[in-house]
Amino acid sequence: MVDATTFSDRLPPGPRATRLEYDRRVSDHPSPHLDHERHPIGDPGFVARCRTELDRAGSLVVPGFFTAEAIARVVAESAHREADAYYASSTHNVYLTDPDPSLPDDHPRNRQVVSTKGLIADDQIPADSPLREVYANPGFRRFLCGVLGIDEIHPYADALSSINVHFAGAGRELGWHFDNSSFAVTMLLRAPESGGRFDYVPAVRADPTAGDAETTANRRTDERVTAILDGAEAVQSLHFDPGDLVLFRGRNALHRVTPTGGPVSRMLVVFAYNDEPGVGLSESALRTFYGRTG
Ligand SMILES: O=C(O)CCC(=O)C(=O)O
Repeated sequence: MVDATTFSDRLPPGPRATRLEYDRRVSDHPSPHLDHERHPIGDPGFVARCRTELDRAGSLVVPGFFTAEAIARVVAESAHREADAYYASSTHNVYLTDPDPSLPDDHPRNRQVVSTKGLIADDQIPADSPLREVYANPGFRRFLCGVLGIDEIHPYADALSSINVHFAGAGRELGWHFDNSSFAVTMLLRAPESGGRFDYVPAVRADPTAGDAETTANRRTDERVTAILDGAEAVQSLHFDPGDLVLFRGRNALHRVTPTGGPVSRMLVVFAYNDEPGVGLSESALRTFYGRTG
């Protein structure tokens, strides 16, 4: 976890850090929904500490990043939408790809895991939601660029993917998988009474661009996936509370959310971005994840 007081006060060396020019201009347009006193997102030292932690651990939790008022508003505006949530087909492999009939059933590209959580898509988020203000806020985006070590950050070009709210009622879960996007930005809105634990193993997939090719890197990834699915490799769990900002490298880290217990559904928002403009999900991916294309 990162707090304003815990790490050294310097940006990591390198041309990117210099180019991004983190300065106090960010605070000219502060989001009213973020706790700027606790987390000075325009302060180069704070950005550097967050980046160091993400690079070290493969994940970052910034506690109490969003104000309690913002969380309460978003829960109030979203909770009653659970009945409108879309529940995608419930089994998939960890790569979120089609099965490969040329490989045995127990190959990691064919082993199926279960995902039963539901979601509402970007076009179901109210226009005046705090989630929209935070998602678009330039200071927040600049902060994310600095922490992730990227120069640009852009919304998805399709109408559904940018802001999603996930729901997991009793017994619902999200099975082990790698994300298609390189990084994930999430915030828990409401914790369940039990379960709903985020487990992950950082840096399992060394070369996500290699596709399905039979490379040494892919074979090594398949071996580790098998070990994790069999419970033979240790996994880490990340604890976070409502309002904490969570970042992880979802394309490289294998991750899951365990089944929720009790009458209170787990609610979480995913802020999805790209590091280049104009990128949207394909029609077939939209159908898979949302059951519709717009
Ligand atoms: O629910 C969470 O904590 C993580 C969500 C996630 O892993 C995903 O959307 O890929």
